Amino acid sequence: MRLDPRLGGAAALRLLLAAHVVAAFEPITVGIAIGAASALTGYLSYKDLYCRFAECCRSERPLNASALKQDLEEKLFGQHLATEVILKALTGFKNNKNPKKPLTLSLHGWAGTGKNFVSQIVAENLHPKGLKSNFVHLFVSTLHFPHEQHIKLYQDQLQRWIRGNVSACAGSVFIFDEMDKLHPGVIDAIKPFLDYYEQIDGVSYRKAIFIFLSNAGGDLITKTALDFWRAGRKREDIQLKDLEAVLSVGVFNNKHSGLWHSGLIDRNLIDYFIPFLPLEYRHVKMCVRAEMKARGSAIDEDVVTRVAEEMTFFPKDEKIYSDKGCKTVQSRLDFY
Ligand SMILES: Nc1ncnc2c1ncn2[C@@H]1O[C@H](COP(=O)(O)OP(=O)(O)OP(=O)(O)O)[C@@H](O)[C@H]1O
Ligand SMILES: *[C@@H]1O[C@H](CO)[C@@H](O)[C@H](O)[C@H]1NC(C)=O
Ligand SMILES: CC(=O)N[C@H]1CO[C@H](CO)[C@@H](O)[C@@H]1O
Ligand SMILES: [Mg+2]
Repeated sequence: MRLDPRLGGAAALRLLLAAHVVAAFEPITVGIAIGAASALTGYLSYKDLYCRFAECCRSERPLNASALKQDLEEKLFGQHLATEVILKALTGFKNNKNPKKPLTLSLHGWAGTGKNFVSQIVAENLHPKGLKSNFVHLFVSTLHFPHEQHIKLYQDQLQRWIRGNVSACAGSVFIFDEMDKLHPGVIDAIKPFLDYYEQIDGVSYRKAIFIFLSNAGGDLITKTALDFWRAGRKREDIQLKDLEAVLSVGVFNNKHSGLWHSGLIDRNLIDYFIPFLPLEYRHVKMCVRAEMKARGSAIDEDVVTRVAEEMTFFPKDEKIYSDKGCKTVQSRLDFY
């Protein structure tokens, strides 16, 4: 059952009463009747009721920071920096009633270290339906923008989509995957939306969230992690500033890194750079356990060890970091 919010109060009341009557015959609608009854007694607002049946965009709804924190700490392994920065960025942005620009996050790191995984967690905490929400949009470069000769088309299409989507929901979330394979012209098309404008053609983009994912800088992040390891220092002691210095030379100032021909960095349009560290053997094991738990099977440490040992590790001598992070864990587990 879908209720239209534009219905007048009287019409809505008739609808709700109708649901109540039907409930006497049909058990499925009892839930609806309960909703109707509580609405009638003024217990639930009409909007609350409407939002039980249709997905609502509630850009003004506060972020539950403790739920996000718990999600990140429980589900994301070995990424203390990403956890810290994402939590800070999102709570700050959502607590700000009047942001001056949309929030833009750029996630960098080696394959299979959790970039898509984190975007999914973030999306779910902003819109309960997560990636399936009408207010969360995932664009994959190689899938949605594959042909160089069609750049102009992609640019127009993307601008139209973003304008349409943000008009429908100010708190829309846009995720751009495989940024390093994206033609710079495509990103140029969205640059105006990321800037400090109050509104563009009557639409304000300031409550939207843009998340960019890429492998750019992954090798430099890995090198820093390896330096720490070789010096006998703990992974958790790596700080943001240790990586910022490395990344700024290697990626941000490097116009040929395949990522930032677009001036997104020069114009300071990216709010946070979020590094993902390469995953170690112990993290791969944690991923296997998490996957077993998700499948509802008991955790068998023998299998955990076997799956983790099937993965390949680098560098050649020390074999510390998983080549593919946790990426193939799920399919490997199918064999057991
Ligand atoms: N740090 C992590 N903690 C927990 N699970 C992880 C982590 N990293 C990866 N995984 C698991 O591995 C799967 C693949 O990871 P994901 O797709 O997020 O990698 P990615 O960083 O996007 O890699 P790529 O750069 O190759 O796209 C995830 O769905 C998740 O189940
Ligand atoms: C926030 O999330 C926590 C943990 O999931 C939960 O216990 C709490 O009730 C939530 N708070 C609100 C206001 O929804
Ligand atoms: C109204 C509008 O333009 N909606 C668009 C939102 O973005 C998706 C792509 O994720 C488009 O398919 C919709 O048309
Ligand atoms: Mg990915």
